[in-house]
Amino acid sequence: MERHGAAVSDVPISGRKSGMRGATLEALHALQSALCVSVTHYRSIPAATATLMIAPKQLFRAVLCLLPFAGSAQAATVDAFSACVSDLRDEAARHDISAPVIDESLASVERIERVVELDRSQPEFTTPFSEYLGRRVTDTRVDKGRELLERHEDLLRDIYRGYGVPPRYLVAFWGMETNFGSYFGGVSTMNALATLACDDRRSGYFTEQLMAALAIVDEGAIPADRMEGSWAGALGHVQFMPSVFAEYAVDYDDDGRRDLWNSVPDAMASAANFLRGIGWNPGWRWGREVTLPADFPYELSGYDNRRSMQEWKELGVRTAYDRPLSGADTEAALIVPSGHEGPKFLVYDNFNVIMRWNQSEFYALAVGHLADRLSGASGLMNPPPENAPRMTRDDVIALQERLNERGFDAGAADGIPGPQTRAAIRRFQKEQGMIADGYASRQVLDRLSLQVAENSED
Ligand SMILES: [Ca+2]
Repeated sequence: MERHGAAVSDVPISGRKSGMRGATLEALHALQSALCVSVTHYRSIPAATATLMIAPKQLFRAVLCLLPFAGSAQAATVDAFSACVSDLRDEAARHDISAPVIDESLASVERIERVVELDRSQPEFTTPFSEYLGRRVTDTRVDKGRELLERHEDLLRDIYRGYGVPPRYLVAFWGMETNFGSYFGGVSTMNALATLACDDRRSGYFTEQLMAALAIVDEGAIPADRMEGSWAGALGHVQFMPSVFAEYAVDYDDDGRRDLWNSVPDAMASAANFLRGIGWNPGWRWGREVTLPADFPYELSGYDNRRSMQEWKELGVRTAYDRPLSGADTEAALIVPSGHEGPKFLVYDNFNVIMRWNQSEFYALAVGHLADRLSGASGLMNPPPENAPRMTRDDVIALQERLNERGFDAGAADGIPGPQTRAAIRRFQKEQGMIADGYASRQVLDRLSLQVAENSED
Protein backbone atom coordinates (compact mmCIF):
# COMPACT_ATOMS: atom_id res chain seq x y z
CA MET A 1 0.00 0.00 0.00
CA GLU A 2 3.01 2.32 0.33
CA ARG A 3 3.30 2.84 -3.39
CA HIS A 4 -0.35 3.77 -3.54
CA GLY A 5 0.13 6.69 -1.22
CA ALA A 6 3.27 7.84 -3.00
CA ALA A 7 1.65 7.67 -6.41
CA VAL A 8 -1.48 9.56 -5.41
CA SER A 9 0.49 12.32 -3.68
CA ASP A 10 1.89 13.21 -7.10
CA VAL A 11 -1.62 14.22 -8.19
CA PRO A 12 -2.06 17.91 -7.40
CA ILE A 13 -4.94 18.39 -4.99
CA SER A 14 -6.09 21.48 -3.13
CA GLY A 15 -8.54 22.97 -0.65
CA ARG A 16 -11.66 21.12 0.39
CA LYS A 17 -11.21 18.64 -2.37
CA SER A 18 -8.13 17.27 -0.68
CA GLY A 19 -10.23 16.41 2.37
CA MET A 20 -12.78 14.61 0.26
CA ARG A 21 -10.13 12.80 -1.65
CA GLY A 22 -8.47 11.84 1.60
CA ALA A 23 -11.71 10.33 2.87
CA THR A 24 -12.26 8.48 -0.41
CA LEU A 25 -8.73 7.17 -0.28
CA GLU A 26 -9.27 5.94 3.23
CA ALA A 27 -12.35 4.05 2.06
CA LEU A 28 -10.37 2.73 -0.89
CA HIS A 29 -7.62 1.54 1.42
CA ALA A 30 -10.15 -0.15 3.65
CA LEU A 31 -11.76 -1.92 0.72
CA GLN A 32 -8.43 -2.94 -0.71
CA SER A 33 -7.23 -4.25 2.64
CA ALA A 34 -10.42 -6.25 2.97
CA LEU A 35 -9.95 -7.70 -0.49
CA CYS A 36 -6.31 -8.53 0.17
CA VAL A 37 -7.18 -10.23 3.43
CA SER A 38 -10.00 -12.27 1.94
CA VAL A 39 -7.96 -13.29 -1.08
CA THR A 40 -4.94 -14.21 1.01
CA HIS A 41 -7.16 -16.22 3.29
CA TYR A 42 -8.77 -18.01 0.38
CA ARG A 43 -5.40 -18.81 -1.12
CA SER A 44 -4.11 -20.38 2.06
CA ILE A 45 -6.44 -23.34 1.49
CA PRO A 46 -3.99 -25.90 0.10
CA ALA A 47 -6.55 -27.89 -1.93
CA ALA A 48 -7.70 -24.91 -3.94
CA THR A 49 -4.82 -25.14 -6.40
CA ALA A 50 -6.78 -23.80 -9.37
CA THR A 51 -8.04 -20.88 -7.31
CA LEU A 52 -4.48 -20.19 -6.18
CA MET A 53 -3.57 -19.47 -9.75
CA ILE A 54 -6.53 -17.18 -10.42
CA ALA A 55 -6.26 -15.13 -7.28
CA PRO A 56 -3.81 -12.42 -8.44
CA LYS A 57 -6.08 -11.72 -11.41
CA GLN A 58 -9.12 -11.47 -9.16
CA LEU A 59 -7.33 -9.08 -6.90
CA PHE A 60 -6.15 -7.00 -9.84
CA ARG A 61 -9.68 -6.82 -11.23
CA ALA A 62 -11.13 -5.99 -7.85
CA VAL A 63 -8.75 -3.08 -7.39
CA LEU A 64 -9.36 -1.90 -10.93
CA CYS A 65 -13.10 -1.82 -10.15
CA LEU A 66 -12.32 0.97 -7.71
CA LEU A 67 -10.58 2.94 -10.42
CA PRO A 68 -13.20 5.76 -10.64
CA PHE A 69 -12.52 6.59 -6.97
CA ALA A 70 -8.78 6.70 -7.33
CA GLY A 71 -8.61 9.90 -9.33
CA SER A 72 -5.84 8.71 -11.64
CA ALA A 73 -6.13 5.61 -13.80
CA GLN A 74 -2.38 5.27 -13.92
CA ALA A 75 -2.01 5.49 -10.17
CA ALA A 76 -4.71 2.85 -9.71
CA THR A 77 -3.05 0.55 -12.22
CA VAL A 78 0.33 0.95 -10.52
CA ASP A 79 -1.34 0.35 -7.20
CA ALA A 80 -3.27 -2.72 -8.32
CA PHE A 81 -0.06 -4.10 -9.76
CA SER A 82 1.90 -3.58 -6.55
CA ALA A 83 -0.89 -5.27 -4.57
CA CYS A 84 -0.81 -8.15 -7.02
CA VAL A 85 2.98 -8.45 -6.77
CA SER A 86 2.74 -8.55 -3.01
CA ASP A 87 0.35 -11.45 -3.45
CA LEU A 88 2.74 -13.15 -5.86
CA ARG A 89 5.51 -12.82 -3.27
CA ASP A 90 3.35 -14.76 -0.82
CA GLU A 91 2.69 -17.32 -3.50
CA ALA A 92 6.44 -17.65 -4.15
CA ALA A 93 7.08 -18.22 -0.44
CA ARG A 94 4.51 -21.03 -0.51
CA HIS A 95 6.45 -22.47 -3.47
CA ASP A 96 9.53 -22.59 -1.20
CA ILE A 97 11.43 -19.96 -3.18
CA SER A 98 14.11 -18.55 -0.87
CA ALA A 99 13.44 -15.13 0.62
CA PRO A 100 16.56 -13.45 -0.90
CA VAL A 101 15.56 -14.68 -4.37
CA ILE A 102 12.00 -13.41 -3.94
CA ASP A 103 13.45 -10.03 -2.99
CA GLU A 104 16.06 -9.98 -5.72
CA SER A 105 13.48 -10.94 -8.34
CA LEU A 106 10.32 -9.11 -7.34
CA ALA A 107 11.29 -6.12 -5.17
CA SER A 108 11.65 -3.79 -8.15
CA VAL A 109 9.54 -5.66 -10.69
CA GLU A 110 7.65 -3.39 -13.10
CA ARG A 111 4.48 -3.65 -15.12
CA ILE A 112 5.10 -3.32 -18.87
CA GLU A 113 2.04 -1.93 -20.64
CA ARG A 114 3.44 -2.99 -24.03
CA VAL A 115 3.47 -6.64 -22.92
CA VAL A 116 -0.26 -6.49 -22.20
CA GLU A 117 -0.85 -4.87 -25.61
CA LEU A 118 1.14 -7.60 -27.36
CA ASP A 119 -0.75 -10.30 -25.47
CA ARG A 120 -4.02 -8.86 -26.76
CA SER A 121 -2.95 -7.90 -30.26
CA GLN A 122 -4.46 -9.63 -33.24
CA PRO A 123 -2.95 -9.30 -36.69
CA GLU A 124 -4.99 -7.47 -39.29
CA PHE A 125 -4.00 -9.88 -42.03
CA THR A 126 -3.51 -13.61 -42.09
CA THR A 127 0.05 -14.45 -43.11
CA PRO A 128 0.28 -16.57 -46.26
CA PHE A 129 2.58 -19.59 -46.05
CA SER A 130 4.85 -18.13 -48.77
CA GLU A 131 5.51 -15.09 -46.62
CA TYR A 132 5.85 -17.07 -43.37
CA LEU A 133 8.38 -19.45 -44.87
CA GLY A 134 10.18 -16.74 -46.84
CA ARG A 135 10.86 -14.75 -43.67
CA ARG A 136 12.09 -17.70 -41.63
CA VAL A 137 13.98 -19.93 -44.02
CA THR A 138 16.28 -17.42 -45.71
CA ASP A 139 19.52 -18.21 -47.54
CA THR A 140 21.41 -16.29 -44.85
CA ARG A 141 19.86 -18.44 -42.13
CA VAL A 142 20.57 -21.63 -44.05
CA ASP A 143 24.24 -20.62 -44.53
CA LYS A 144 24.63 -19.66 -40.87
CA GLY A 145 22.95 -22.91 -39.77
CA ARG A 146 25.26 -25.02 -41.95
CA GLU A 147 28.26 -23.20 -40.48
CA LEU A 148 27.04 -23.90 -36.93
CA LEU A 149 26.34 -27.56 -37.74
CA GLU A 150 29.98 -27.82 -38.72
CA ARG A 151 31.34 -25.81 -35.80
CA HIS A 152 29.42 -27.86 -33.23
CA GLU A 153 29.69 -31.17 -35.05
CA ASP A 154 31.17 -33.16 -32.16
CA LEU A 155 28.81 -31.75 -29.57
CA LEU A 156 25.72 -32.33 -31.73
CA ARG A 157 26.79 -35.86 -32.62
CA ASP A 158 27.26 -36.59 -28.94
CA ILE A 159 23.79 -35.25 -28.15
CA TYR A 160 22.34 -37.28 -31.02
CA ARG A 161 23.80 -40.44 -29.47
CA GLY A 162 22.34 -39.58 -26.09
CA TYR A 163 18.89 -38.31 -27.08
CA GLY A 164 18.20 -39.58 -30.61
CA VAL A 165 17.47 -36.17 -32.17
CA PRO A 166 19.56 -35.46 -35.29
CA PRO A 167 21.77 -32.32 -35.30
CA ARG A 168 19.93 -30.65 -38.20
CA TYR A 169 16.68 -30.45 -36.20
CA LEU A 170 18.33 -28.97 -33.14
CA VAL A 171 20.01 -26.30 -35.25
CA ALA A 172 16.73 -25.68 -37.11
CA PHE A 173 14.86 -25.01 -33.83
CA TRP A 174 17.75 -22.80 -32.73
CA GLY A 175 17.49 -20.82 -35.96
CA MET A 176 13.71 -20.51 -35.79
CA GLU A 177 13.60 -19.48 -32.13
CA THR A 178 16.40 -16.93 -31.77
CA ASN A 179 18.25 -16.83 -35.09
CA PHE A 180 20.93 -19.02 -33.45
CA GLY A 181 21.08 -17.09 -30.22
CA SER A 182 21.39 -13.63 -31.77
CA TYR A 183 18.20 -12.35 -30.13
CA PHE A 184 16.63 -13.67 -26.94
CA GLY A 185 13.85 -11.09 -26.87
CA GLY A 186 15.39 -8.35 -24.74
CA VAL A 187 12.59 -8.25 -22.14
CA SER A 188 13.16 -8.80 -18.42
CA THR A 189 11.48 -12.14 -17.72
CA MET A 190 10.41 -11.12 -14.22
CA ASN A 191 8.76 -7.94 -15.54
CA ALA A 192 7.06 -9.78 -18.41
CA LEU A 193 5.73 -12.64 -16.30
CA ALA A 194 4.63 -10.47 -13.38
CA THR A 195 2.80 -8.22 -15.84
CA LEU A 196 0.96 -11.15 -17.41
CA ALA A 197 0.32 -12.90 -14.08
CA CYS A 198 -1.37 -9.70 -12.88
CA ASP A 199 -3.38 -9.32 -16.06
CA ASP A 200 -6.85 -10.75 -16.49
CA ARG A 201 -6.47 -12.79 -19.62
CA ARG A 202 -4.20 -15.72 -18.70
CA SER A 203 -3.32 -15.03 -15.08
CA GLY A 204 -3.26 -18.65 -13.90
CA TYR A 205 -0.89 -19.82 -16.61
CA PHE A 206 1.53 -16.92 -16.18
CA THR A 207 1.50 -17.16 -12.39
CA GLU A 208 2.63 -20.75 -12.84
CA GLN A 209 5.36 -19.59 -15.28
CA LEU A 210 6.52 -16.88 -12.86
CA MET A 211 6.85 -19.45 -10.06
CA ALA A 212 8.91 -21.67 -12.37
CA ALA A 213 11.09 -18.67 -13.35
CA LEU A 214 11.71 -17.88 -9.67
CA ALA A 215 12.67 -21.51 -9.05
CA ILE A 216 15.18 -21.27 -11.93
CA VAL A 217 16.80 -18.22 -10.31
CA ASP A 218 16.67 -20.01 -6.97
CA GLU A 219 18.59 -23.00 -8.30
CA GLY A 220 21.35 -20.63 -9.43
CA ALA A 221 20.92 -20.94 -13.20
CA ILE A 222 21.05 -17.16 -13.70
CA PRO A 223 20.55 -14.02 -11.58
CA ALA A 224 17.07 -12.47 -11.92
CA ASP A 225 18.39 -9.23 -13.42
CA ARG A 226 20.09 -11.16 -16.24
CA MET A 227 17.12 -13.39 -16.98
CA GLU A 228 15.75 -12.14 -20.26
CA GLY A 229 13.65 -13.44 -23.09
CA SER A 230 10.51 -12.78 -25.09
CA TRP A 231 7.64 -10.54 -23.99
CA ALA A 232 5.71 -13.73 -23.17
CA GLY A 233 8.43 -15.13 -20.89
CA ALA A 234 10.23 -17.57 -23.24
CA LEU A 235 13.87 -18.01 -22.22
CA GLY A 236 17.28 -18.13 -23.84
CA HIS A 237 18.63 -19.78 -27.01
CA VAL A 238 15.68 -22.09 -27.61
CA GLN A 239 12.97 -19.96 -25.96
CA PHE A 240 11.72 -22.44 -23.40
CA MET A 241 8.86 -21.31 -21.22
CA PRO A 242 9.99 -21.53 -17.56
CA SER A 243 7.85 -24.63 -16.87
CA VAL A 244 9.51 -26.42 -19.81
CA PHE A 245 12.91 -25.22 -18.59
CA ALA A 246 12.14 -26.60 -15.13
CA GLU A 247 11.26 -30.02 -16.48
CA TYR A 248 13.62 -30.48 -19.43
CA ALA A 249 16.67 -28.18 -19.21
CA VAL A 250 19.98 -30.06 -18.93
CA ASP A 251 23.37 -29.01 -17.54
CA TYR A 252 25.20 -30.65 -20.42
CA ASP A 253 28.55 -28.87 -20.00
CA ASP A 254 28.53 -29.96 -16.38
CA ASP A 255 29.39 -26.62 -14.78
CA GLY A 256 26.65 -26.98 -12.17
CA ARG A 257 24.18 -24.61 -13.86
CA ARG A 258 21.44 -25.22 -16.41
CA ASP A 259 22.28 -22.14 -18.44
CA LEU A 260 20.18 -21.70 -21.58
CA TRP A 261 21.51 -18.18 -22.21
CA ASN A 262 25.28 -18.63 -22.24
CA SER A 263 25.89 -22.31 -22.89
CA VAL A 264 25.30 -23.77 -26.35
CA PRO A 265 25.83 -27.33 -25.04
CA ASP A 266 23.16 -26.79 -22.35
CA ALA A 267 20.76 -25.22 -24.88
CA MET A 268 21.15 -27.92 -27.55
CA ALA A 269 20.97 -30.83 -25.11
CA SER A 270 17.94 -29.25 -23.45
CA ALA A 271 16.17 -28.95 -26.80
CA ALA A 272 16.98 -32.60 -27.54
CA ASN A 273 15.82 -33.68 -24.09
CA PHE A 274 12.54 -31.81 -24.55
CA LEU A 275 11.95 -33.30 -28.01
CA ARG A 276 12.66 -36.79 -26.72
CA GLY A 277 10.35 -36.13 -23.76
CA ILE A 278 7.43 -35.14 -25.99
CA GLY A 279 7.83 -38.17 -28.23
CA TRP A 280 10.53 -37.65 -30.86
CA ASN A 281 10.83 -40.82 -32.87
CA PRO A 282 14.52 -41.51 -33.68
CA GLY A 283 15.23 -42.67 -37.19
CA TRP A 284 12.26 -40.87 -38.74
CA ARG A 285 12.05 -37.75 -40.85
CA TRP A 286 9.54 -35.00 -40.01
CA GLY A 287 7.84 -35.45 -43.36
CA ARG A 288 8.61 -34.57 -46.97
CA GLU A 289 7.45 -32.55 -49.94
CA VAL A 290 5.46 -34.67 -52.36
CA THR A 291 3.74 -34.50 -55.73
CA LEU A 292 0.14 -35.50 -56.37
CA PRO A 293 -1.65 -36.71 -59.50
CA ALA A 294 -3.86 -34.18 -61.29
CA ASP A 295 -7.10 -35.83 -60.17
CA PHE A 296 -6.06 -36.20 -56.52
CA PRO A 297 -9.01 -36.07 -54.08
CA TYR A 298 -7.93 -33.08 -51.99
CA GLU A 299 -10.67 -33.67 -49.46
CA LEU A 300 -8.27 -36.27 -47.99
CA SER A 301 -5.82 -33.50 -47.03
CA GLY A 302 -5.62 -32.03 -43.53
CA TYR A 303 -3.56 -32.59 -40.42
CA ASP A 304 -6.21 -34.77 -38.76
CA ASN A 305 -6.69 -37.04 -41.74
CA ARG A 306 -4.06 -39.73 -41.14
CA ARG A 307 -3.62 -42.75 -43.41
CA SER A 308 -1.07 -45.46 -43.91
CA MET A 309 1.80 -44.89 -46.35
CA GLN A 310 0.41 -47.74 -48.41
CA GLU A 311 -2.88 -45.86 -48.89
CA TRP A 312 -1.07 -42.67 -49.91
CA LYS A 313 0.97 -44.66 -52.42
CA GLU A 314 -2.17 -46.14 -53.88
CA LEU A 315 -3.61 -42.63 -54.21
CA GLY A 316 -0.66 -41.73 -56.42
CA VAL A 317 1.41 -39.70 -53.93
CA ARG A 318 5.11 -39.59 -54.92
CA THR A 319 8.14 -37.72 -53.59
CA ALA A 320 8.80 -34.18 -54.81
CA TYR A 321 11.50 -35.70 -57.04
CA ASP A 322 8.79 -37.90 -58.58
CA ARG A 323 10.03 -41.11 -57.02
CA PRO A 324 7.87 -43.71 -55.30
CA LEU A 325 7.37 -43.26 -51.55
CA SER A 326 9.15 -45.76 -49.37
CA GLY A 327 6.65 -48.32 -48.16
CA ALA A 328 7.55 -47.74 -44.52
CA ASP A 329 4.97 -48.83 -42.01
CA THR A 330 3.79 -45.53 -40.59
CA GLU A 331 0.86 -43.16 -40.77
CA ALA A 332 1.01 -39.80 -42.43
CA ALA A 333 -1.16 -36.78 -43.17
CA LEU A 334 -1.17 -34.60 -46.25
CA ILE A 335 -0.85 -30.85 -45.79
CA VAL A 336 -1.39 -28.20 -48.46
CA PRO A 337 -0.60 -24.90 -46.68
CA SER A 338 -1.07 -22.71 -49.77
CA GLY A 339 -3.87 -24.68 -51.36
CA HIS A 340 -3.60 -27.00 -54.34
CA GLU A 341 -1.46 -24.54 -56.32
CA GLY A 342 1.31 -24.59 -53.71
CA PRO A 343 3.62 -27.23 -52.24
CA LYS A 344 2.22 -30.45 -50.79
CA PHE A 345 3.69 -32.21 -47.77
CA LEU A 346 3.27 -35.66 -46.34
CA VAL A 347 3.97 -35.39 -42.60
CA TYR A 348 4.88 -38.18 -40.16
CA ASP A 349 4.83 -38.62 -36.38
CA ASN A 350 7.73 -36.25 -35.73
CA PHE A 351 5.72 -33.44 -37.32
CA ASN A 352 3.24 -33.87 -34.46
CA VAL A 353 6.15 -33.62 -32.02
CA ILE A 354 7.22 -30.32 -33.57
CA MET A 355 3.60 -29.16 -33.24
CA ARG A 356 3.83 -29.92 -29.53
CA TRP A 357 6.76 -27.51 -29.32
CA ASN A 358 4.70 -24.86 -31.10
CA GLN A 359 1.08 -25.48 -32.08
CA SER A 360 1.34 -24.16 -35.63
CA GLU A 361 1.46 -26.08 -38.90
CA PHE A 362 3.43 -23.29 -40.57
CA TYR A 363 5.99 -23.40 -37.76
CA ALA A 364 6.36 -27.17 -37.98
CA LEU A 365 6.70 -27.06 -41.77
CA ALA A 366 9.33 -24.31 -41.49
CA VAL A 367 11.35 -26.28 -38.90
CA GLY A 368 11.20 -29.41 -41.07
CA HIS A 369 12.11 -27.56 -44.24
CA LEU A 370 14.94 -25.65 -42.57
CA ALA A 371 16.33 -28.94 -41.20
CA ASP A 372 16.26 -30.37 -44.74
CA ARG A 373 18.01 -27.29 -46.12
CA LEU A 374 20.69 -27.53 -43.42
CA SER A 375 21.49 -31.06 -44.49
CA GLY A 376 21.97 -29.96 -48.09
CA ALA A 377 18.53 -30.01 -49.73
CA SER A 378 17.66 -27.18 -52.08
CA GLY A 379 14.49 -25.10 -51.82
CA LEU A 380 10.98 -26.49 -52.33
CA MET A 381 10.39 -28.15 -55.71
CA ASN A 382 7.01 -26.46 -55.89
CA PRO A 383 7.34 -23.13 -54.03
CA PRO A 384 4.15 -21.49 -52.75
CA PRO A 385 2.53 -18.94 -55.08
CA GLU A 386 3.55 -15.46 -54.00
CA ASN A 387 0.77 -13.45 -55.58
CA ALA A 388 -2.19 -14.99 -53.77
CA PRO A 389 -4.52 -12.20 -52.56
CA ARG A 390 -4.10 -11.65 -48.83
CA MET A 391 -7.08 -12.35 -46.62
CA THR A 392 -7.75 -9.90 -43.82
CA ARG A 393 -8.85 -11.11 -40.44
CA ASP A 394 -12.30 -9.70 -41.22
CA ASP A 395 -12.40 -11.67 -44.50
CA VAL A 396 -11.73 -14.89 -42.61
CA ILE A 397 -14.38 -14.01 -40.00
CA ALA A 398 -16.88 -13.38 -42.82
CA LEU A 399 -15.90 -16.69 -44.40
CA GLN A 400 -16.36 -18.54 -41.12
CA GLU A 401 -19.72 -16.89 -40.43
CA ARG A 402 -21.03 -17.78 -43.88
CA LEU A 403 -19.82 -21.37 -43.58
CA ASN A 404 -21.59 -21.60 -40.23
CA GLU A 405 -24.78 -20.06 -41.63
CA ARG A 406 -24.76 -22.73 -44.31
CA GLY A 407 -24.24 -25.51 -41.74
CA PHE A 408 -20.60 -26.36 -42.51
CA ASP A 409 -19.48 -25.90 -38.88
CA ALA A 410 -16.35 -23.79 -39.18
CA GLY A 411 -16.22 -23.33 -35.38
CA ALA A 412 -15.94 -19.97 -33.62
CA ALA A 413 -15.56 -17.10 -36.10
CA ASP A 414 -12.18 -15.98 -34.74
CA GLY A 415 -10.52 -14.88 -37.97
CA ILE A 416 -7.99 -17.72 -37.84
CA PRO A 417 -8.24 -20.40 -40.55
CA GLY A 418 -7.49 -23.31 -38.21
CA PRO A 419 -8.10 -27.04 -38.71
CA GLN A 420 -11.87 -26.89 -38.10
CA THR A 421 -12.33 -23.99 -40.52
CA ARG A 422 -10.26 -25.74 -43.18
CA ALA A 423 -12.29 -28.94 -42.76
CA ALA A 424 -15.49 -26.88 -43.21
CA ILE A 425 -14.03 -25.26 -46.34
CA ARG A 426 -13.20 -28.71 -47.74
CA ARG A 427 -16.80 -29.85 -47.23
CA PHE A 428 -18.13 -26.69 -48.89
CA GLN A 429 -15.68 -26.99 -51.80
CA LYS A 430 -16.60 -30.62 -52.33
CA GLU A 431 -20.29 -29.79 -52.38
CA GLN A 432 -19.60 -27.08 -54.93
CA GLY A 433 -17.46 -29.30 -57.15
CA MET A 434 -14.42 -27.11 -56.41
CA ILE A 435 -10.96 -28.54 -55.64
CA ALA A 436 -11.41 -29.41 -51.97
CA ASP A 437 -8.03 -28.25 -50.62
CA GLY A 438 -9.47 -26.44 -47.58
CA TYR A 439 -7.58 -23.28 -48.46
CA ALA A 440 -9.16 -20.09 -47.12
CA SER A 441 -9.01 -18.19 -50.40
CA ARG A 442 -10.75 -15.16 -51.83
CA GLN A 443 -12.37 -17.52 -54.32
CA VAL A 444 -14.09 -19.50 -51.56
CA LEU A 445 -15.25 -16.32 -49.83
CA ASP A 446 -16.60 -14.95 -53.12
CA ARG A 447 -18.47 -18.17 -53.85
CA LEU A 448 -20.01 -18.16 -50.35
CA SER A 449 -20.92 -14.46 -50.59
CA LEU A 450 -22.56 -14.97 -53.96
CA GLN A 451 -24.70 -17.74 -52.58
CA VAL A 452 -25.72 -15.74 -49.54
CA ALA A 453 -26.78 -12.94 -51.92
CA GLU A 454 -28.73 -15.35 -54.12
CA ASN A 455 -30.50 -16.86 -51.11
CA SER A 456 -31.50 -13.46 -49.80
CA GLU A 457 -33.13 -12.64 -53.16
CA ASP A 458 -35.42 -15.67 -52.93
CA1 LIG B 1 25.82 -25.74 -17.67
